Amino acid sequence: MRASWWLIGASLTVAVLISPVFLAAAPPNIVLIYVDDLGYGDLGCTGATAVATPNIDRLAEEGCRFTDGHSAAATCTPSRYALLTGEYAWRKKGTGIAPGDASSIISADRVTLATILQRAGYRSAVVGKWHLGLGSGNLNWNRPIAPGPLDLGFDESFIIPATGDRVPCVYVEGRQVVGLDREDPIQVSFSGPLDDEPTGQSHPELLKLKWDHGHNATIVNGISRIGFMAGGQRARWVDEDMADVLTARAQKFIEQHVSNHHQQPFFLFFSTHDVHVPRVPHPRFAGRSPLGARGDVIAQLDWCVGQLLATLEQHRLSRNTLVILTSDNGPVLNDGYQDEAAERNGEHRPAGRFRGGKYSSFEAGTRVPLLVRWPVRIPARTTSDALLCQIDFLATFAALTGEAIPEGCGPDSRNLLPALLGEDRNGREHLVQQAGALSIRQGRWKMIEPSKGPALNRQVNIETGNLGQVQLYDLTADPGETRNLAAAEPARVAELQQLLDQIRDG
Ligand code: NG6
Ligand code: CA
Repeated sequence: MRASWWLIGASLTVAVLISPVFLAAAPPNIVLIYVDDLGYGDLGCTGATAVATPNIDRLAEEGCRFTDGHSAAATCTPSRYALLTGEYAWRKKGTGIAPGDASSIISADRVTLATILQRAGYRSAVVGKWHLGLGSGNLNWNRPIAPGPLDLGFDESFIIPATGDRVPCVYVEGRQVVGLDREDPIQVSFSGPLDDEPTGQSHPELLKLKWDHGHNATIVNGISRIGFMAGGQRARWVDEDMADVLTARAQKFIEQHVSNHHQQPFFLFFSTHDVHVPRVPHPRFAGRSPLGARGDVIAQLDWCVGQLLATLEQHRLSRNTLVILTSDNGPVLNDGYQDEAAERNGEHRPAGRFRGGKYSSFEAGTRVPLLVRWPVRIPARTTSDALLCQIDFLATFAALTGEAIPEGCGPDSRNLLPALLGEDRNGREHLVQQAGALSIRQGRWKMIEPSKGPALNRQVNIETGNLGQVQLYDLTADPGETRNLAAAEPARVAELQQLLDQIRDG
């Protein structure tokens, strides 16, 4: 008798524990996979056939694929600034593509997306590309580095300070360069050569990957970079191993979390180097795709995602972990190295049906893949056309965790939880997109402000969207932005201009 009561009690407990209601009540872990320069059309689930991305496609199969998801800007630093602060980067000077020796662009007293999650009881980590500046000027890379991610809401950090193509080519863990050697201090300069370090300009015969434009300074691992670096030989990264190193570090964070902090939820900001230049896949991915190095590093990226998903699975964390995969800006083929990305692109459409790419005011500048998987709350195999932006993650995660947003924090961030969960099909009422010029999206309409810059960025062969006159596109009828309707619809243009001015002044 007693045994059967025990059995009933135990099965009731099990039923409660595995019921969706109970699971949904526990705050989810959050894994934000932030890919670099991945285009809307670069994935199997968005139409690519020249490169296979089965692990990433799985996120779409088991969750929701958004067709109108955006980074806040068409380049990295402003997108990341907006993502972490919830503020449009064009509101703040000095948020353009950060030089490798930039000081911290976000001041240490700012509450970021990561701070909000920390306050909500999460343990947080950033692994991968940072590119938001470090320190407070004249940084000495041989000494503890502050401020940095640890001062902006992250409990752990293992970062590429700027980009893979900028010096210093070292990882920074916490406040310290990994592999620092007192006998061989690191020097960095963006104004002129240091010592007798060979450069891409002076010693092209030493290069295993030739530069095309820019990228002709210090040679590290047979690849010349932007900027000059001397010393720190032991600390220098090996590009071919970067995806493995970052993935292993991200997995270690999850593993250690499970062992030591399992009572807390976690937030992992996994900010990949792929598919940015220099594209140097590990030998096991080299030649994987007919697209050359760019396709190979997409395959490599897919493997990294698969590894992370497997770690979640292994610890039975998949169901109540919100996994988001998106990109910091649109695609580019030739971004400064002769890696044959353009020559071998064939019929592949990195931007899908959208016009432009990285650096562009046209849609492909910011319209990027956005996949969201959270099995206990988001139905599998769904798509949504709701307008979403990464700038909204701050307010959305605050709503998700019940954490208040302090006064003045995240001024442009909106709570889009209902859209994320598929309950609201519209998302944002409007969105400002940033490239050379500003654009405004509202419903099916997009207006690009007049701009003086060149219409074509010749170095990268991307249409910038710059035009001396205003442009108006109906994205529902014309997603490729081929028919400028500004002259035919002056009232609509005036209305959108007024809305943009209002937001700008707001
Ligand atoms: C540009 C670099 C480009 C890339 C970009 C930043 C040159 C000529 N081009 O200045 O290669 O590094 O900056 O990319 O140097 S981002 O994705 O981090 O914004
Ligand atoms: Ca980028």
